[in-house]
Amino acid sequence: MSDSRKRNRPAGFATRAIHFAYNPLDYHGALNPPLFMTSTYAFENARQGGDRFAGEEAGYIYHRVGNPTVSILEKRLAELEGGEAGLFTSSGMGAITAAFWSLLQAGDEVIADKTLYGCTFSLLQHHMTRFAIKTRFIDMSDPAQLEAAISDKTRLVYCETPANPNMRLVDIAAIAEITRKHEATFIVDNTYCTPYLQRPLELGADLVVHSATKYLGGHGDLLAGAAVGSQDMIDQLRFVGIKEMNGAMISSMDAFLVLRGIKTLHLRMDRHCQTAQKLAELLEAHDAVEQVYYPGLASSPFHELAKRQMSQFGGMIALELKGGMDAGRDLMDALDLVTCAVSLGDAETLVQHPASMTHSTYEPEERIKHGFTDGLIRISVGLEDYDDIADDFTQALDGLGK
Ligand code: 3LM
Repeated sequence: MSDSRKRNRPAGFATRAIHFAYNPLDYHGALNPPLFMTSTYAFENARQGGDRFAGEEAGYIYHRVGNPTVSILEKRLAELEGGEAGLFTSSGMGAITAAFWSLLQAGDEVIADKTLYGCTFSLLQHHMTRFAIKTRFIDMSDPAQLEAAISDKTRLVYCETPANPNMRLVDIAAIAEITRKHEATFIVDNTYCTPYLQRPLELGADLVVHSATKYLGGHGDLLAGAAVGSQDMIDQLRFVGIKEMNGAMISSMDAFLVLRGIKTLHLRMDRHCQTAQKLAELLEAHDAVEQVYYPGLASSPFHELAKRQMSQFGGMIALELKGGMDAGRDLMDALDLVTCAVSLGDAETLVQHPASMTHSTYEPEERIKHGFTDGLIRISVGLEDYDDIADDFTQALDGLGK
């Protein structure tokens, strides 16, 4: 991207997603950032190697701590999220564990929203406890609950918004204010929105994490994760969390593919959001449907908050059918174009059953307490023609109970 002094205003989101942090003329004119596939880097001499290890000279050492293709991607996402620095990992769980393992120690307490992606929930509920790190789950959509629960021991406050799978929202600015007063760190999982729809750092969060497997990659062909925050915090995640603890560095091939994915993020998200809005309205009007959870619907208790903190309402929908879980299973089996699969943010429309799939890490009795029923079905709205998606849901819903 050319020198910003030549322009009289900052470049827009799409332009930065396509160009930021890469100048083809630095790489033989290659229009696309080159894919550097190397595990290690030659030093000019022994002294240079030592200086790089000591942090006294900038430069690459070994893939687990940095790679030129990955660096371009990290700078680009940091720019789009409005953060100082970024980090990419081999999966979303790699980014989340890098954050927890580098920022927490025994005796610390985490306060988390009650609805989280199944493996994040399990990590906090079952595994961090083995290292004497306790998590309190609260309904963070009510900031007063954080005010009441937060204490000197609280080191981290954590949420997803919208939450996977039930589309509850958290007021990022309100939670950030309370967290800051108590000198804790506020982490927001921004997987469902991406920075195109929501920028938590601008609303006061300290760190954003992602499953880049989803919308950032966008094509269901890779696993990746990311974190964006201050340079200090990202250094801690990289040099402690990744380098010395989980080793979850992204492969350069996957970084190359995420760079390609991000170039069309704005187009894909616009389409996901447009189709999801129309589909949510169609589903809400169907006789077989008990409830649709989508923040773009006027019936959502989060509609006003969504209008404030998101630029559009996203591509994820959850719903419950009048026939409960059995009807949900029948619906998933009756769909033809729409595929039954976990993951989200792909070109293909996907449906899945959280209680038995993505969120089966919650005990049956925990599910209601954490905000979702056994009958809940989750839809990741894809990029196919709306009419074809709508026809498939209509035929499957019409056929229920026949
Ligand atoms: C899923 N989710 O289908 P990876 N944060 C959020 C997520 O949704 C996920 C992660 C982090 C799903 C994956 S379930 C076996 C498939 C909000 C993942 C973790 O490690 O890249 O999968 O990200 O909901």
